Amino acid sequence: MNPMHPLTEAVIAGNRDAIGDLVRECIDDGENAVDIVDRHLVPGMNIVGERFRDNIIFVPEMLLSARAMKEALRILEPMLAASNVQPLYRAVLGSVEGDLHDIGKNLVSMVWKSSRIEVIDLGVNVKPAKFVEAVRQHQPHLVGLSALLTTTMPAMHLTVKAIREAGMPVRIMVGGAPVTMDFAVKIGADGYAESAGHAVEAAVTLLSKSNAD
Ligand code: B1M
Repeated sequence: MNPMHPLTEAVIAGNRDAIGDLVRECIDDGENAVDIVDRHLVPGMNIVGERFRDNIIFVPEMLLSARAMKEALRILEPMLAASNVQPLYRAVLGSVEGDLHDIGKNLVSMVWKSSRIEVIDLGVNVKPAKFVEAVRQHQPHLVGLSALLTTTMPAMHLTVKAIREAGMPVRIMVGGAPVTMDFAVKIGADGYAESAGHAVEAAVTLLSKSNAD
């Protein structure tokens, strides 16, 4: 079995102090930001999730890991973000009502920004009415909804419904660990992406389709 990467170990241990040096070592070794996230950071969070599920760790440890992960993303963000290019599209993004998970949503925000999509990030625990208000105010081309809990998937459905009922001509993309393409179709979303990487391609496909409509 391969030994675990020190960055993965630091995420699991919630060792935020070690993160900066470890991320910079990866960068010095020539790894790009996306690889650092996919190969070292996300696997760490997955192990944290398994240990939480198995009652080996509890919410405080999960929070420490989340802080360590966020520190890594803070350092990587400039590498993921585009440099001074005019955005082509605008998106409103948020974690749906009841959901406090934001690491995956923040990753989606970073990769969208790097793909010339301006992002208005509404944060976490966003009520359907707040999404509707933000769509009215910012007139985005795209709304992105994130949910990490099976218990907040109904709020995702309610949000899509609220935006549709308000009659707004905007594309809606959904994602998050428990969300599937079938669910996306069932709740009337226009698109689904299983990861931040896929969220770029899915957004560009959706948005170019809406341009053609
Ligand atoms: Co929570 N948590 N958590 N948690 N947590 C999970 C999700 C869980 C699977 C852990 C487990 O039991 N194995 C479980 C959910 C079970 C379920 O519903 N099926 C769970 C639970 C139960 C809970 C609480 C209820 C625990 C409690 O209090 N008893 C509680 C709920 C709080 C709430 O939201 N109301 C809770 C709390 C927390 C913390 C606050 C401690 C912390 C979050 C901190 C934060 O985000 N600021 C936390 C964490 C860290 C996790 C795990 C360990 C990691 C989540 C994460 O950041 N992953 C998680 C277990 C796991 O995921 N393995 C777990 C890394 C991230 C990069 O991946 O978010 O999946 P992810 O995002 C991916 C894709 O999903 C996708 O792209 C991202 C990058 O590729 N994606 C999109 C996400 N959004 C997208 C949107 C898109 C497209 C793609 O388009 C718009």
